[in-house]
Amino acid sequence: MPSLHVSPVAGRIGAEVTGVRLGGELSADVVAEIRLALLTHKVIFFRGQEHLDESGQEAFARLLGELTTAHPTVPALGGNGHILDLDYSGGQKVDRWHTDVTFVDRPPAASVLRAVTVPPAGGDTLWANTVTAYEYLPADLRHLVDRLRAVHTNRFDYARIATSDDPEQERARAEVFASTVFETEHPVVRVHPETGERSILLGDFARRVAGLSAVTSDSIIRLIQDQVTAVENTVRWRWAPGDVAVWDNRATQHRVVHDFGGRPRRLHRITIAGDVPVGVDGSPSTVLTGDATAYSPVAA
Ligand SMILES: O=C(O)CCC(=O)C(=O)O
Ligand SMILES: [Fe+2]
Repeated sequence: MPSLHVSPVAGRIGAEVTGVRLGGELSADVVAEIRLALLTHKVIFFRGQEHLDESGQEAFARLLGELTTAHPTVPALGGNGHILDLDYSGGQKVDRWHTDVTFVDRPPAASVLRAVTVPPAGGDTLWANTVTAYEYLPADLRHLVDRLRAVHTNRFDYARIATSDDPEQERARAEVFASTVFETEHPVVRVHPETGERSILLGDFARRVAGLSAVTSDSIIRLIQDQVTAVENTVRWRWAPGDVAVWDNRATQHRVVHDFGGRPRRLHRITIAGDVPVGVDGSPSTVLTGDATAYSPVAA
């Protein structure tokens, strides 16, 4: 008998889950219901979880799978451990559509994001459903993208530094972010290991489609990304302190809406280890540069 209530937030992605107080002590039945809601709706939201601190968030995240370290290159909150501190108070901008950490061969399966401080207005987060994005492509385009592979990297994006509000700060941040360079070739369409659904795997770390000229590659990436980020394919969440969002990182992209100026905004993220993606033809992603074994185990 279901104890949780799951209500969709938008037509193609996102649901709010009520009737649960998150933490490390949930029953196996409740965890199974949360997993099912996550696989079905791709991102799920829990309001009113103010009782959670860092360790409570971590205990809950462990119920969903093995954890990664905070990030392959960015130090964890407190120097070690599992929490990535997303603090935008310094004007930092991470405002492009992405799937988390796709520059490694084992991107997280899921991310658990908890709102600590939110601005009085603005700073919402958007998620897009990469499964429906694939399903809504015309059949001929699906056949094309099924066969493509793309190179993802955390290497410096100089164009981005140049267009930042604060290029010096952006450069310093990018230096940490790319202090170890990772480069991985992923299928553009991956087969989801739990649902079997086909899902677009692109986003901000995808720099080029393998085997195509830069111009053709840019056009194809834009064409597909336009489908992913079409407003009908997204959900938008207005944060309150104590909110928790959990997304399936194998079936979504996301981005912050950076409309809150320099006002404080802080969230803490923990990621669950993922598998190595596999394409429609069965070929797995391949590492070009970097060794991610210290960042994350490969999920079974
Ligand atoms: O700050 C946000 O809303 C999203 C940040 C982000 O990309 C993440 O938590 O992975
Ligand atoms: Fe992210």
